[in-house]
Amino acid sequence: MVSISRRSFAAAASALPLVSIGGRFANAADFTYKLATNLPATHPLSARNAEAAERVKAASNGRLVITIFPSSQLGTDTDMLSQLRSGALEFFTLSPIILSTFVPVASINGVGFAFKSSDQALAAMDGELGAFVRAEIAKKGIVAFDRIFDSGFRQITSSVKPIKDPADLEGMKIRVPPSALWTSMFRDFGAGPTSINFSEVYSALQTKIVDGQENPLPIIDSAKLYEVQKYCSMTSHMWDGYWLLANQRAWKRLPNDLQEMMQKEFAQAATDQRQDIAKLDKELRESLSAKGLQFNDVDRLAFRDALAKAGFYTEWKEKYGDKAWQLLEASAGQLS
Ligand code: X2X
Repeated sequence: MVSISRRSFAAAASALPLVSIGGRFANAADFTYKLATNLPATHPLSARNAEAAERVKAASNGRLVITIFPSSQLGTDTDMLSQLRSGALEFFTLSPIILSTFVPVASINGVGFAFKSSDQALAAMDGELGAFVRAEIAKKGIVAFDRIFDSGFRQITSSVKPIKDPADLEGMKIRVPPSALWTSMFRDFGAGPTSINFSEVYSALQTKIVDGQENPLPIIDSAKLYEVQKYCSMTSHMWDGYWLLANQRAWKRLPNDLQEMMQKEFAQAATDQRQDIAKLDKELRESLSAKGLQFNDVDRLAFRDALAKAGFYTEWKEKYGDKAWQLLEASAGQLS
């Protein structure tokens, strides 16, 4: 066995350049930040964010290292939102509709049957409506990156029966994410909504705590919800996205050049991710059918009329206020 003295070991070590194993980076990271999400690593949101994190690491010569934590590894959405607020978590992608538990107006993109297409919804979020919401988020000490990610239109699945008409929702035990908009909308349909964080959804469906849930097809696919559901009804009742959010203090600690790098690379991630979702939207009905999910289409207007009769639009217009509602109607058309 070769013995080396402490001194000669230290001398040898100090002669080594400070490089990572790949030999690529000159320095240890100045900032090691976490980015968490509720979605599996295979969903385009996680995959594109992981690519952007790699690009930022390379462009910053390893000064900013962002580690992605998919699949609610750091806790439920409710937990992660409080970690983001305290600064324990630096970055978090969250549905605006869930963010409304902290920033009430944030859920406005989820008003039932408002948007007619993802393009229309994304244009609104890239335009004045999104700017209005981001300004409200900023008032609460959270930074929302400009370019929202696409989650898609939400569809209703069930283990019991297909939803063909609004009346089929009556009495349905359906899981909804934690947010007043979701509970209100499904109550107005006469359903029995239960708020459950996404990390618990698969098992809640498997153990029949609830009979159904609603999510966009790319999530039904990547989280394998088709394994525990039989029917998928194409209601497209809400358009949902993901804001990339930063804790404001953590964000301000980053020098300008690193902030700019992040803005650029994560805007690119959002652009790429939107294309992924558009492509999946076209393909998934077929591939999920092949996995055994039974699809049906619905008359969306019948569902919208049922909500209007229940007073849903009047109630939410009052909650959001005239300014926000006008911005929504300017993009989506008249609602109330
Ligand atoms: O919790 C859900 O259903 C999910 C994954 O779609 C959201 O984050 C709103």
